Parts: sequence; C-alpha cells; structure tokens
Amino acid sequence: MSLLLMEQDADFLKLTNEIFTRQLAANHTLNNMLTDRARQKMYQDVKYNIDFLYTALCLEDDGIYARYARWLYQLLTPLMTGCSRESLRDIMTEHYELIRTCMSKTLSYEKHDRLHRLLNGAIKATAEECDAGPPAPSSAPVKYEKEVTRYLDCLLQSDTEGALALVTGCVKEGIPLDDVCSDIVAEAMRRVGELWHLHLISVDMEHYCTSVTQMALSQFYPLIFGQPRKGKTVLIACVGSELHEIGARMIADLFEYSGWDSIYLGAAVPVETLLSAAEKYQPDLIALSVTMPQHLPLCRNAVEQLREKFPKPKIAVGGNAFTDTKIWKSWNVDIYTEDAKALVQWADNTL
Ligand code: B12
Repeated sequence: MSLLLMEQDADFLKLTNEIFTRQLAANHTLNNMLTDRARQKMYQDVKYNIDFLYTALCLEDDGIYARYARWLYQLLTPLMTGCSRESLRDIMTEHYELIRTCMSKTLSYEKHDRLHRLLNGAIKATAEECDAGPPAPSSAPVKYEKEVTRYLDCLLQSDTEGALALVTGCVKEGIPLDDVCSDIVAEAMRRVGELWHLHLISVDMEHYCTSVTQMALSQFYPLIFGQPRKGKTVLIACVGSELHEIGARMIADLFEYSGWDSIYLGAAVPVETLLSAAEKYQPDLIALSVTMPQHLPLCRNAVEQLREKFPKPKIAVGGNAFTDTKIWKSWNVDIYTEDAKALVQWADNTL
C-alpha cells in the first residue's frame, strides 16, 4: 500500500523520528534485516499514524483517531498472516503505548492530556475491533441496489465495455443523471474501497475500477455541457495533497448539468492557487472536497483565508473525510452535504 504523505508539523516530525528510532533500537534483528526500501516504508507507516494523531488533536475531534485505529486494525488483520487477531491487537496497543512514551520527550506538556485521551481511545477502539471479529463488506441494500451490483460486477470482471454501457443504459432507462452519479457510481466506488481495505481485491483492480469509472462518467459530457446556462459560476477543488478527485469532478459535472459554469481545479490544489482562482473567476460558490482526514486542517485554513479575502462567494465543504464528524459546523462555511446531488439542489434553491 502506498500511503499519503504530507508536510509534518515540526514537533510531530520529532515524535515520528523518536518512535521510528526506538522501534528499530528495540529490535536489532529487524534493524539488521531491513532493506533501505523496507526501512523507508516502515518510516512512512509511522509518519502516517502520527499524521492522523496530529489531525485529531488539531481539530479536537477524538473520533478521527478512534476511527483510524479501527480502520488500521481491519487493514492489517488479513496482511499479518500467522498473527492471531489478539496478537495483532497487542502489537498495535504496544505501538500506541510507544507513542505515549515518546510524546513526553518530544511534545510540550499542555498537549499531553489530550494526546493521552486520543491514545486511550485508539487502544479501546482496537480492542473492540478485535472482539467484533472479521468485518464483512457492508451489505445493506441501497435504492439502486440492482444497478450498483451490476456495475460493480462489470468492474470486478474487468468488463470495461459492460461497465460503460451500464451507466449510459441507466440514463436511457430514465434514471436521473444525478442519481446515476451519486447513488450508483459513487456507491459502487465506495464498495470498491471496502473490498480493497479488506484485501478482497488487489491495488491494480482498485486502480482499474477507478479508471473505468472516470471513463464511464466522461461519456455524459455531451449531455452535461449541452444544458441552458444560468450565469452562475462554481469553483471546485481538492485541498492539500488530496488525490481523490472523482467526487469533486462529479460536483463539477452535476453543476454543469444544472446550467452552471464550473471551474474544476482537480486534485491536490495548494491554498494559494485556490485563492488566486477565486480572485480570477469571482465564483458564486466555492466547493472544497476532502477525502483523507489528514487534509481537514488545511481545508479549515483554506476556508478561513477565502472568507477573509472574498466575502461574497458561498463556501461548501464535503467528501469522505466529513463522514461521521460534525466539525464543519464550527467552521465558517455555508453548507456541507453528504453528496453532490444535494449540494446542487441547495445551490439552485439558494443562489
Ligand atoms: C478511487 C480511490 C483512490 C484513487 C483515487 C483516484 C482519483 N483520481 O480520484 C487512488 C488510487 C489514487 C487512491 C489512493 C489512496 N487511497 Co483511496 N480510495 C478510492 C476509493 C475506492 C473511491 C473514491 C471515489 O472516487 N469515490 C467516488 C466518489 C464519487 O465519491 P466521494 O469522493 O465520496 O464523493 C461523493 C461525496 O463524498 C460528495 N462529495 C465529494 N466531494 C465533495 C465536496 C463538497 C463541497 C460536497 C458538498 C460534497 C462532496 O459527493 C460525491 C458524490 O455524491 C475510496 C473508497 C471510498 N469509500 O470512497 C478509497 C479511499 C478513500 N482511499 C483510501 C486510502 C487509504 C487511500 C490511500 C492512502 C492508500 C491507497 N489506497 O493506496 C491513497 C491516498 C492517496 C492520496 N494521496 O490522497 C481509504 C481512506 C480511508 C480513510 N478515511 O482513512 C478509502 C476510504 C478506502 C478504504 N475503504 O479504506 N484512492
């Protein structure tokens, strides 16, 4: 698995280095066996863990770290063959305890109480996940269950043509385009992520599903760009080093379909770029998409800077990182919605 890496806060970088050094010092055999590549990978894993801890601390949202601990435990269980669920729980608990030990050496005292709470939460979540037994892909049927299942089946059978035909077929059969995007394709991709997470599909399959989905959605461009104009502009971007951009593109497409002009900046947009685009295009609405929680602090910062410099446009936030959290409520934003469809409806009614 390749991980998402971002610039780290200086104190938390020290914490990452301290943990990594101690992990290696505690296991001389491992230290001697590691190739440079494996050593780099191990360092990245520690950094990834600490990025989540930092995010939860910075946003004062304990749930972020507890959910991450559950996700990590589920991710590692099938990977650590030969290691029982209980042993994995103990290894992870040891790791959280190591973070605790190292933080007293590297981080200022006033952060300690909150960090202890976050680490206790992670240990508890890990123990609960262990007791809960192996997770199964979630199976609650959705409104377009038949179409979602058929689309997913095409993807998993590498049937590119079938997948492309299925989505156009849905529209021909009368399913509204915004439902096809938000309720069928997005749901199928959520399931792809779940299968990857549980190691039921490989990384190459996940990438294939992504590229076919991008192709499938692009078939609608003649329809999307052929609608009467409303004279409104929306600017859309993914914040930080966020690479997940299909959701943001879907937002752009559905706004175009509703007659708005969309300026889609794509993945990994630096805040300065966002600010200059806001100046240049003078949008009515700015939509910021975040999938990985690590980008939430930067998203909050982007919202603050946009508000300060551009009082006129409305600001919307959304994306997978906001699932199960209400942090956006304390931000200076106009709207959060769970899906693209609801945002377009809100904007059409409000602006
Ligand atoms: C495709 C995919 C990728 C692709 C992305 C390619 C691309 N061009 O976008 C690639 C391979 C690059 C990738 C990489 C990674 N991924 Co990935 N990925 C996915 C996957 C399977 C689908 C994402 C997607 O396109 N969904 C479809 C779109 C339409 O849905 P959506 O983004 O949620 O958008 C909808 C709403 O959220 C909303 N919305 C979105 N933006 C906005 C904005 C506003 C303003 C509003 C109002 C609404 C809104 O509207 C959309 C439609 O209704 C998800 C699974 C999932 N649960 O989503 C994992 C997932 C997001 N990835 C995950 C991970 C861990 C990673 C990696 C770290 C590891 C890896 N897999 O290699 C890297 C990190 C990359 C990085 N630097 O950011 C995890 C994240 C877990 C977590 N929360 O911590 C997930 C959830 C998989 C999982 N179940 O574990 N990934």
